[in-house]
Amino acid sequence: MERVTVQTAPIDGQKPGTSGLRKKTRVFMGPHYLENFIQSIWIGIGGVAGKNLVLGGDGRYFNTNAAQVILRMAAASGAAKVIVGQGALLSTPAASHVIRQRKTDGGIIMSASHNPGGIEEDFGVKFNMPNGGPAPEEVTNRMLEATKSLTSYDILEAQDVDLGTIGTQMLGEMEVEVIDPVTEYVALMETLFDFDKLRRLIASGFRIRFDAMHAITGPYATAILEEALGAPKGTVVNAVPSPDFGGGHPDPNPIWAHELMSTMMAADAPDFGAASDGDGDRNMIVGRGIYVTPSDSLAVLAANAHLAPGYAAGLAGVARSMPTSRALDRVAEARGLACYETPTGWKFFGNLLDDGRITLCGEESAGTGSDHVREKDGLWAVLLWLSILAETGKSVSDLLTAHWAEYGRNYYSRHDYEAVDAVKAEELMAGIRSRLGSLPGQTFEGLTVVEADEFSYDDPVDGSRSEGQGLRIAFEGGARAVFRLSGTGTVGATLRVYLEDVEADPARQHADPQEALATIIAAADAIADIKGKTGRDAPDVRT
Ligand code: G16
Repeated sequence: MERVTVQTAPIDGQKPGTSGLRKKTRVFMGPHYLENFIQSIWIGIGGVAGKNLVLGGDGRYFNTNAAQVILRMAAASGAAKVIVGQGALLSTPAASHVIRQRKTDGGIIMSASHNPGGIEEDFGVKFNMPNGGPAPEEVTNRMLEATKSLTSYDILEAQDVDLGTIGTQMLGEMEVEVIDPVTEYVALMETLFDFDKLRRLIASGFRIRFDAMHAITGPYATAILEEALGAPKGTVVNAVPSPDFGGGHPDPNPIWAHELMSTMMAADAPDFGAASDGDGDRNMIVGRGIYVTPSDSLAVLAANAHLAPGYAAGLAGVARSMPTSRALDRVAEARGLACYETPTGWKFFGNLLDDGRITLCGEESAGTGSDHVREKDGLWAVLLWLSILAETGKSVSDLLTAHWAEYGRNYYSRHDYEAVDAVKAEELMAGIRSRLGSLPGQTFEGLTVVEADEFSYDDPVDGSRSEGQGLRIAFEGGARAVFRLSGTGTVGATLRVYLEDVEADPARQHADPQEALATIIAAADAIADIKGKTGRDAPDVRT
């Protein structure tokens, strides 16, 4: 086995986004592309010599080839050991857990999350730190700088490692340990939830449908729901991960998980439905006849987490990303909990979790999690929901209705305009930004603006500052519109418009969110001139 140094040159556009570097698969497969970025990761983390890492991915196209390259590069740069999920598979939360559990120096996760997979679709790579969480901006900035001046990378010339067999082998002088990707994660869930109680719930006839969307949570959900908790075979559907996610879009929302939605809206629907995404960190919760928005799910979990053994002592505090609805804030206020507002991106929760300031956190983009790992966790959210339903004996619909009656309902929707011309999207944002000072006092569609600003975040733990994190427009009466450009898309720009209004009167808490928000939607459009600036009549996705 020979260690070779390959000459290369910087490649443009290797800037990690909201969650690592995501590009078209063919781009990643291009000459030196993956290698350049991996070498830049090594530089960004201060070298890999002598370190122990974790490696796994969501099984999308190029997953195993990329894993072999990463292993050879880790060996060439002197890594001591890499722990790999069998078949190069690990869900994002499971990877976060293994990184922490084995006290490693971090890990590489190969995923483009909810983005579609396949040779014509998306691939991604991100680095997680020894705490199990995504690398913070300071580290990803160092990686970016490295991509700009790279002249060579090191790689071992060697045969492929056998990633199909559990056990330890050597690659040059580096140890490679192949582990079962599911076992350690299931053991962690057993420490947080009362599996006996969940078994009794299911044995009583409570019916579940879990849609793994042909992605990584298939094996995890089957092991937990069907094998450990005794749900009938077939409870987990689309359970076998496929490189292109069955040609679908592994994004758990009512649009992409429409199969599950129609099952749950039918007369004979199961009691509880859920779906997860490509890499297993997102979740969608649906009751019989009722969809739970991610923001509501976060608020319900915060209000009831103490019903599960892992959270019986109560929560230290909670956090949400800025565009997430303020339903969580209402629970926090009623319970006297600290509530933090962070920029979009799970990495911003890491310091708050590490510092013990928060126990639970989440985002409007279908992510909820707790201090058990440093990523959002789809199956964890499902198990916490099931624990709450088992303990209260309520249906999803009754639980939600009671929650709104107690705390008020935050009607919420996100409108996405996808693959917009990047220059036009920037112009739209710049147009609003330039008017932030003059908007307060102006009225749009009968709604008066009371505040308008651009969100920036001062991390209370390490003092770092993150600017330019979204434009916020607050209206009289508590309504709000937020404008942001996505940091995870791979084509053009995705404009996200987040819309929210609060309804305290239980008699008016059961409207369709698009109707309840119609005036705010119109006001947001009037402020941003979305049609004029982008040429788009309507959003591509409404969540
Ligand atoms: C990632 C981040 C999330 C973020 C989401 C959407 O999720 O981890 O924190 O909310 O992207 O980001 P954006 O609005 O910039 O597209 P995932 O599941 O894609 O890793």
